[in-house]
Amino acid sequence: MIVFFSFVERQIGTNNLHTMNQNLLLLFGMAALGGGCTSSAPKEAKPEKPNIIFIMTDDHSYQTLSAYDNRFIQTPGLDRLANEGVTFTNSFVANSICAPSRAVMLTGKHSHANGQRDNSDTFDGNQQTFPKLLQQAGYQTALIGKWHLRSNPTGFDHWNILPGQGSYYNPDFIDANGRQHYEGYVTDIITDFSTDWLDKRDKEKPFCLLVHHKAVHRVWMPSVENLTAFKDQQFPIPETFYDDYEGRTAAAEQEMSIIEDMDLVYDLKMLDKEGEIKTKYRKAYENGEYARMTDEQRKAWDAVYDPIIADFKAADLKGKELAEWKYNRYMQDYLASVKSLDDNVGRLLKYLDDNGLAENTLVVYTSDQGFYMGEHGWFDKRFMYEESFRTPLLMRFPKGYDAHGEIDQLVQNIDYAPTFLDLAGVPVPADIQGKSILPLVEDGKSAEWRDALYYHYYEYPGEHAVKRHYGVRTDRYKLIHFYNDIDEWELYDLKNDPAEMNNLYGQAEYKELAAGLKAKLKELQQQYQDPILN
Ligand code: SGN
Ligand code: CA
Repeated sequence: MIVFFSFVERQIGTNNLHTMNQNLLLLFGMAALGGGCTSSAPKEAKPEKPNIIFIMTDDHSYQTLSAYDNRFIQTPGLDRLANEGVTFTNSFVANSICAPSRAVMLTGKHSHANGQRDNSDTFDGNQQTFPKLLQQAGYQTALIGKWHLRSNPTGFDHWNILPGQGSYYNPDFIDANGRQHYEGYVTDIITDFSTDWLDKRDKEKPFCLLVHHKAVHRVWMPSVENLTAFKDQQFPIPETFYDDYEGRTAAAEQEMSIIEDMDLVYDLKMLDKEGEIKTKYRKAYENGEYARMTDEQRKAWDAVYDPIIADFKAADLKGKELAEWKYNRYMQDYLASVKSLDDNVGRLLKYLDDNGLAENTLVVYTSDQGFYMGEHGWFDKRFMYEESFRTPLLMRFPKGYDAHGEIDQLVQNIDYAPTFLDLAGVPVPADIQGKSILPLVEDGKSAEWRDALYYHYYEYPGEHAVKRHYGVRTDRYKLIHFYNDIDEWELYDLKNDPAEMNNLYGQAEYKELAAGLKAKLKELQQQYQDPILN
């Protein structure tokens, strides 16, 4: 059965997760009643070897992508992908941190199976990856932008990557010939390099292009054009901003608090010329990103930030006022950096239109993980809590697929590699742990699918001090075990407590539920062969 999703009218500008859930209920309610959901229109043939463009950003929260949530920013470039394709409303990562996420996507395997457990590991580039398998099947493969896996990329005909985290202004790139410096803003440059490669590619062959952005990673530096995009905006303080972490030891012990850990100069750009704002990371900003700018860029930058700095100093904020000022300042820079991403996704989609590539190309948009926009008082990611466990996922399919609207099954970034292979007609190797999502697109609700996700985070001790943990999530519940120098369990009912403030673990009436979830967790650890068991 082909489920035809396109009748779900998307109200861009009024959509949010809540209304999306209502849409889903409506959609699947109608599907259950047989309410005209099967496409009768004759379908165009699917391209045999469609092209693939896999756009990934860094730290882009679903809260700041208007196809998911329109409270903070409108993202018309990305929303175009959502309107013309599929929005995955329950999309998650396997390990919420950069290099591990990238390794998961390349291999279709959880971190313990691909060997990249944290950012300090070096990716074993000799192992099987989807770019290698596509290359063997006749695809041209290219990777442009952030890589962060320490070893040089393998499986790509062309690669041009940022060293480590890369820089926002005038970044260096490394390709097979060495390191070069480029003038400009990183998000624009990555898009330029991508369209240049598309121009020059062998047009007889299908291609797979990975466009992997640096933005919107810390320290959230907007382009010169977008410096004032959100300058004076104030945002509602998240309900959980002043969380006291009661009943959640690991949450209490992290170091990613906007109030405690966000640096006034390094993160929030309060580099006063008088040198009176003395912070731990002042020099890192002054000699780092700020020093990279050209005189002209710095002049434009100072013209915007100097008055903000002067006002900030004059106000001499304390306590709650200071905390909320920091939150707004953070949001202003983060959102202005998202705007460049969105503009550039729009630009890339236009390139596909102008070059006759829109119809035979799968375009995927995701982030290496989600991010906290002040929920629980935080920035950063790492935890298995919703804001960082979830990640945006949009896919616009080639012609021949009736793939529109929303898919709500539990998908995870282990599923991307098998999906790309499946779409390209390449057999999916048995050792890949993820599943192709094509059946969800083709068969909708009737597709056989998983009922729980596995998660495992390892980077501790480490920056932001998030304890090691693993866990299981079903559509309604989540069980997490924090381990290593701690032994604490957390249980959440996501229906009654979506903000995960109330740890139910240990309460008598939830004993049975916890036992069932523990059994499921063990089953997943066995299925994925996570050696944590041994
Ligand atoms: C850097 C950041 C951290 C961030 C890690 C991992 N510090 O170390 O805030 O958590 O990257 O991010 S910074 O001072 O260098 O900005 S990841 O997305 O690469 O995993
Ligand atoms: Ca990241």
